[in-house]
Amino acid sequence: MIWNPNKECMSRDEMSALQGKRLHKIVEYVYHNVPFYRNKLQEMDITPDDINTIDDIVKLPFTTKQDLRDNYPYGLQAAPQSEIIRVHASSGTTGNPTIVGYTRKDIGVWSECMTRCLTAYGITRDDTFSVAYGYGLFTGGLGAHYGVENLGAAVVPTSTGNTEKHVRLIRDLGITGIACTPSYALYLAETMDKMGITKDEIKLRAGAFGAEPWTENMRKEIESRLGLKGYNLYGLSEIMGPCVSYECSEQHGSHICEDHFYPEIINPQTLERLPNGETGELVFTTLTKEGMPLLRYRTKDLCSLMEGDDCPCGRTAVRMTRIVGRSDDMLIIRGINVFPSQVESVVLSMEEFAPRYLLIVDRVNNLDTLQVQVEVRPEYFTESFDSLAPIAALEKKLSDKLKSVLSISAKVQLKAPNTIERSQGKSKFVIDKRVLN
Ligand code: DLL
Repeated sequence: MIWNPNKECMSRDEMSALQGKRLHKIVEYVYHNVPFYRNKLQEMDITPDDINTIDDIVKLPFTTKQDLRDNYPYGLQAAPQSEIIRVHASSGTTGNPTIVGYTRKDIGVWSECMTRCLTAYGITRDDTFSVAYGYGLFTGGLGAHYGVENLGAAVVPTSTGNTEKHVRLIRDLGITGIACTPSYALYLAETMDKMGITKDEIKLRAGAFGAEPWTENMRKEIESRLGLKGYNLYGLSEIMGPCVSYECSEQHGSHICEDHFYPEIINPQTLERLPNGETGELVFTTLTKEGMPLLRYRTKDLCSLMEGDDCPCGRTAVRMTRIVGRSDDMLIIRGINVFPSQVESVVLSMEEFAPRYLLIVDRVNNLDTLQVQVEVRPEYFTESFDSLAPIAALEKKLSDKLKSVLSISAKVQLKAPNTIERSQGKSKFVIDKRVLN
């Protein structure tokens, strides 16, 4: 089944014409409603009348996460606040999160695109579907939720946590579909094992997995342990949330909702546009968004694009490969985006610590763990560390601060001065022991 064949199966010429028309409109809209873009376009001597076809997009400036931070909180919002009906946020590199406001129309587009994804995964109105992404500022929970409702399946908003209860619900309600991070899917399988529940006792048949990188081997493991078919789901809050692209039954790349999100691949160093098939940084322009439209937003995700026309599923929309890496140092830990610079800013804000720290990321029983090692300054170390109590108090102070900035808990380990290894060349602040294979 295809949810919206009119849009998902357009000929290339029709799609390019629609994209060109929408691009002109969105450039006109931001020109008149977002001073940040008006100034940029004026500096480049471009007016909306210069943008008439989708190929004109190369004339437009890029937008970065830094631009969003510099204009925190609402500087890039185009719609008046009275039109905004939902606000989400995602982590910034330091300090300010990225705020995204959605109008009623945006929420409608989001739900429509999310429904396209679910339909491609084979979900129908007859399914009972558990949304186990976090509900809250993160876009995963509510984004998937609205898509399931729009489709007409029964949504069970399980969110994260309380995994044993979730397993019982999956069994007792005959839940057939699930959306969660791939690592949480493995954790669910592990919890089922511990509870003595086998995959024959549950009816799961399709999973919408995303929000973090995963591999074909993880797919095989999840599929065999939960007895379902696992599909990739990709998205990012700045552009919308989950729904930007989705796998079809062919599972050969993910079709992009390109009538709403126009993709490009660039060389992250030269910013030159790359042809299909070459790996580079993924860039999106929102073609219809009202709340916070973005021109050529640099996602920092690395992948390549391929045409969609030859996909046997019948969809023609362009496909993207899996994300193969990032062009910045962002980590995704338990589905939450974490920048090492956030940890650094917390460490530097406390006088007890030297600016020497190390993040150790690992995966234990399919759950990501984060340990932060940090060196105590000599004066604090000699004065107060003759008993264990001050150590514990200082550890707690740091871990509380980290939790409030990162939104995930980290295990803190205090180190004596000059004990964190110095590297000869570039300092290494992160050791990621998770092997994705
Ligand atoms: O993670 C939105 C989402 C929720 C997508 C649920 C899919 C499912 P952010 O928190 O803004 O939004 O993080 C976006 O997560 O730039 C990628 O680096 C990464 N990411 C998201 N989906 C995938 C995926 C949500 N399927 C950032 N594979 C993105 C690999 C992914 N990485």
